[in-house]
Amino acid sequence: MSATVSRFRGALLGALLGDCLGSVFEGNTYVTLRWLNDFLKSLEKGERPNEALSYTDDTAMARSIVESVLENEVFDAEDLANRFTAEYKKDPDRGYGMGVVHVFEKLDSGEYKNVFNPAKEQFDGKGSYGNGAAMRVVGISLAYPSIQDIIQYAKTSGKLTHASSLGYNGAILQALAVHYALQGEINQETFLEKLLHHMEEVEADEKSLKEARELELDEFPYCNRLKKIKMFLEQENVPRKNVVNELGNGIAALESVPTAIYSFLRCLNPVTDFPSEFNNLQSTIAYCISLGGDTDTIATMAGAIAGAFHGEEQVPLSWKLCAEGHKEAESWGEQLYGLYHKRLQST
Ligand code: F2R
Ligand code: MG
Ligand code: MG
Ligand code: MG
Repeated sequence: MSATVSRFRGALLGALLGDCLGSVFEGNTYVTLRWLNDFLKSLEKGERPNEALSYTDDTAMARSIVESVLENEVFDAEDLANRFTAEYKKDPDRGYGMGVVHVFEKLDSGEYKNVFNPAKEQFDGKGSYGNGAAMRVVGISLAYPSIQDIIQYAKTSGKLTHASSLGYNGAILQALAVHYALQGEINQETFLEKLLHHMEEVEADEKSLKEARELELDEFPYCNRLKKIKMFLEQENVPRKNVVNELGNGIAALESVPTAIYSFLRCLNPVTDFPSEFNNLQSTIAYCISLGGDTDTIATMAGAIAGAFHGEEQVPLSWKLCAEGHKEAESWGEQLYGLYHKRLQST
């Protein structure tokens, strides 16, 4: 089994569920297992009305990317910028980042001919290193089978709001993780090796090296976190507090994309804290939430990877029905499957 339609639908549903379930806990430093398990039990008992859990900015922006790549034959940055802005204006209360709303305001003002310029002005010209470019990127991995295209369009779509290399490199890493998950049949070690191989090149450019130094980070920050993930996976049992301390659970891309990747890989093995009937996708989303912090965003990124790997068979009906917009996720998954394979055949 490789890039099956189940995996495309699974990726979008996994991302949606991570956001909808995770947003209930977003911003809580500690999420107790009792609180989390009681909440998950309430979903399984069908105690919540259909679509009762709203999606947030993570999904709102992911939807704009999916719609843009489905409607445009070639990747169109202006179209995507317009969709982000229109979506924000239509529904500004989806919990957007504090900084990114200024990008939408500037794009909407009509004063910027170049759609990438508002993002360059963020944070005194340093650009945002938030996880917003990574949280929404799943549609790029589902629309483009080629690694080169994925890297290019994850970066370009990211730079519309996140001009810091820490922001858009996080989007590249997340997009590559979904890509390799979609191919299936890969073990933890090979998965990490492939990501590391690409990120060593991605992070070697002058801007990435310079910005890592300016933020007082070691050079190749994403590669360093991938190596840390490998070390964690070699250990029998890594306490959650070590995961949070060393990989992070914050709003910065560097503090959350590697955590999402670790969570996916960790949950290929059983997690004893959760009900024994939980499958890998359920455990992945629950595990991300149990880390606290930016729960919706870490869970949406890990949910996209896990959904791409395990397929929609692991999406529980009771969870899915609670999530706003699940029908579109299914339908777009199917359409992206068609687009991906059309591109694959024409290469
Ligand atoms: N905004 C939130 N959560 C907080 C409130 C949600 C609450 N439920 C509510 O509804 O009120 N979540 C969403 O934001 C994150 C994605 O953010 P994004 O798109 O990256 O935005 P932004 O503003 O560019 O960056 C986020 C923050 O990171 C810090 N930051 C970024 N770059 C910086 C820099 N160069 N220097 C200093 N700080 C920088 C700032 O604090 C930004 O505001 C997701 O969690 C999504 O769910
Ligand atoms: Mg959010
Ligand atoms: Mg167009
Ligand atoms: Mg968030």
